[in-house]
Amino acid sequence: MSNVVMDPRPVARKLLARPQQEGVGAVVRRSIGRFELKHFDPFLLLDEFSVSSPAGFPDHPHRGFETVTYMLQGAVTHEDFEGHKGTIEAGDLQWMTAGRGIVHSEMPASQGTQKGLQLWINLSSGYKMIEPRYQEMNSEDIQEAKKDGVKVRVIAGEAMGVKSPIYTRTPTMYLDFTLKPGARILQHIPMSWNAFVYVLEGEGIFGNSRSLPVSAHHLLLLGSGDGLDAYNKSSKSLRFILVGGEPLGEPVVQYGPFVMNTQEQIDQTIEDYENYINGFEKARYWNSESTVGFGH
Ligand code: FJE
Ligand code: FE
Repeated sequence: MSNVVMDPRPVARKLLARPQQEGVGAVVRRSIGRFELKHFDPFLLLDEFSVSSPAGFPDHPHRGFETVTYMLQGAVTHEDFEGHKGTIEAGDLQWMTAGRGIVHSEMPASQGTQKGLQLWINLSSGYKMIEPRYQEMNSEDIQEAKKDGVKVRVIAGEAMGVKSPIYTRTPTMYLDFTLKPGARILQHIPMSWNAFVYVLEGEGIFGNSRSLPVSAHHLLLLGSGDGLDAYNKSSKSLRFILVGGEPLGEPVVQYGPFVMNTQEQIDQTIEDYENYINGFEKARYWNSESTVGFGH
């Protein structure tokens, strides 16, 4: 039975994500993608971001991976060089396969502080140059399951009998769990996958039941086993995400927002971007509306 957890994964590594400046005036707590943890195959970056107008992430490119934006508070307006535009609000999801190339802006859509998570998932060599694609879900369309003090929102993959319609080019699970005081979950994770927990609110016991509680803004890399054991021993609600993915096992060469397999491919990408070719054609005469008047 694939849903049974026989051998819960231990916590192999714990990291606190401290705030740092990114984009223009934005603050991110970066866990994956920082110096101590460049990548966690197939994941390239995990940022818990916080942006208030006029800060944001003005026009910038991506190639070779997917960006997954999940809003926690407020709203972000995105706009790309093909005219694809929209606003992602609290609880909404944007799963963007950049493939051969996207140039876009991601800017606050309202007053106050906009908060969310952005995860970068690598694409395997055969998919790095595919056509860009978006999968977007409004909060009310993201299915939830509730049982015994546990609530799960299924962003990608399957949990507690609920399955997400999101297509993951790199096999991935992405679950948003909320546990009431005293609640516990056992969640299956495929044995060969890499998986992590990122704590959003409250405190939880992960893996070994004798381990110390872990609080918000901590990333936990899980060791080997067939699932996660999480327990809320505290008197407050616990919220965390559990993300897992099949490792690609390929060389990763990264230059900022371009992630390829070799230095030659990165050099080619910079050339493509600078010359508006091989997927970057539409960047030639484009500036996002949000950047016009932003001071650029
Ligand atoms: C980027 C620096 C950046 N984390 N979280 C360099 F900030 C970015 C970037 C983001 C980003 C955007 C949102 Cl909406 C949320 C983020 C980094 O846009 F792509 C590069 N290369
Ligand atoms: Fe981006």
